[in-house]
Amino acid sequence: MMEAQEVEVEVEAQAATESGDQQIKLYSYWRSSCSYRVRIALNLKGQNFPLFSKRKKRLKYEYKAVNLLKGEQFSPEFRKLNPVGYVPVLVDGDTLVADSFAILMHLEEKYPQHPLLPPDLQKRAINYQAANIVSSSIQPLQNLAVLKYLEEKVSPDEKIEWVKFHIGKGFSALEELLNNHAGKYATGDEVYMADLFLAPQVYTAIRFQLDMTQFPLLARLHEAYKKIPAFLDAIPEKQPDAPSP
Ligand SMILES: N[C@@H](CCC(=O)N[C@@H](CS)C(=O)NCC(=O)O)C(=O)O
Repeated sequence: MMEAQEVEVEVEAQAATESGDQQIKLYSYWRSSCSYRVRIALNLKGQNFPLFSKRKKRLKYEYKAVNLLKGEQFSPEFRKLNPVGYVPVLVDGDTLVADSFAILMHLEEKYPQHPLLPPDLQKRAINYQAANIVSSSIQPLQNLAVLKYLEEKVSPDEKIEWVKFHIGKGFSALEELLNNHAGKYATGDEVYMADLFLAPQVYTAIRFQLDMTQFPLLARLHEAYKKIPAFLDAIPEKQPDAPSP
């Protein structure tokens, strides 16, 4: 299971070697929105690594594909990494951390370049709130395990309606919340944590054919993310375990 494939991310290799850092491993599934959040963070933090523009060297992180459709998340080997059996998991030297929010906080504390949280406390709180609307009130309701259960125990037809209802409810709240705070991005003119949760969630909503015209702010942000390389490189289709087109 979990074929290791090295992916070059925009993190500075030379700097990492000099500081004695060990290689980072990310256990991910191409279409997992939770893994997608972490991929964006790794890209952002890599791109601002101090020596990046001078030497153009890159830190490699090992992309460990976990095939959720084949149930690899339930294997004893994987559950040693994350007992709850979900991706993403990050191994960063001696540190093992699972859950995208915990991983982002670890990256934020260890790699302060390109901060994921704004200095202003009100904006910071809004970032936590928006991130948690996605990670507690939307994504768990449309997770693979939940959809499989619905399909088997209720009806396959219910699945899409269920997903649209719960994403829509969360998106309405996010529109209301962020209307007072958004600039070019969710909480101003810089990309912060809220954006890392929104981009993958909007991607998923579009996959389930949610009508995004109901959510003009989120639709606008989605267009803005398409112009940021760190976001573009993290999209599911560009991951090594994505099926070939
Ligand atoms: N709160 C966790 C949720 C993790 C999660 O739900 N991961 C999904 C993919 S996005 C998963 O591994 N699903 C496998 C399953 O449902 O069996 C996080 O943010 O990392």
